[in-house]
Amino acid sequence: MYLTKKSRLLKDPHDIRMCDNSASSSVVFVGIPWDGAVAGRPGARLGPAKIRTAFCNLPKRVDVEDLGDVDVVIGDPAETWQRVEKTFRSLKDRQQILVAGGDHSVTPYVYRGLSEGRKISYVVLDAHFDLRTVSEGLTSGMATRLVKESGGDIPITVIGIREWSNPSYMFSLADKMGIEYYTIEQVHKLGLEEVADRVYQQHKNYKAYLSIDIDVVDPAFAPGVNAPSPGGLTSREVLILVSHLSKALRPIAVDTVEVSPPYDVGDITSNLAAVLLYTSIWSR
Ligand SMILES: [Mn+2]
Repeated sequence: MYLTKKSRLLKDPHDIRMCDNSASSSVVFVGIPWDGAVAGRPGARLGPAKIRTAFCNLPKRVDVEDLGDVDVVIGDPAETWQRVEKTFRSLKDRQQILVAGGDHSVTPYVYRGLSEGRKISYVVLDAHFDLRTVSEGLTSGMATRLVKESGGDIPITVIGIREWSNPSYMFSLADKMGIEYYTIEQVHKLGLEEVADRVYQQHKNYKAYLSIDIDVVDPAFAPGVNAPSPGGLTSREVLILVSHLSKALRPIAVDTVEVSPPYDVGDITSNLAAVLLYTSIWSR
């Protein structure tokens, strides 16, 4: 008799949350529980469940349709990435797509699915360039390179680069590849609004994809990540930056990747990822 599948302890009928009364919507939420490309600290496969739980608990501002998770295949990256690409190709008509990763290797395949037949620019918040080519095995540190290879002549901007977390050859490689970047020092000097405005000027003629590698945030605020890098944004700063970028760019898709719940403390990293996705909904 006193059994419930929605075990919310707070009994306030006027407090409607994101996943209450879920309806079909042009804004959708998709999880990708995959960390098969991580060379460092695994666990991002558990990210979508945690991020979804936190997201669903936020106050309702707009209807978001939860489409569930991409059906990944453990141990088979090629099949998984193909499924990711096909899934997002079928979602091209949605107004805004919110993606909860997963390691960063899924982003290029989300991007490929969505950019079929059209040019989409790419903005990424990340401590790392992600321009690697490895001689053996896999890495989630190749996302920006793969987006560049499939996107062609599109603006690409990386925000939050740490000098101490990237091999020195990558700075010149980024220049050679025509990839614009802001180091964390430049972000600090210019200010968040100025950076967002400059990025807007670069991308304003395109539909944009916004990827948020949660390691752009300082490990003090986001410890649950694959590759933590000291000296990052505070949680407040990243929220301000994502708010500015989303309002200006109106991105067709936003992902939060690299959240690794086993390394998290009190779910603060997955909570931050959920609030970042929520903040990015420009139609709300
Ligand atoms: Mn990173």
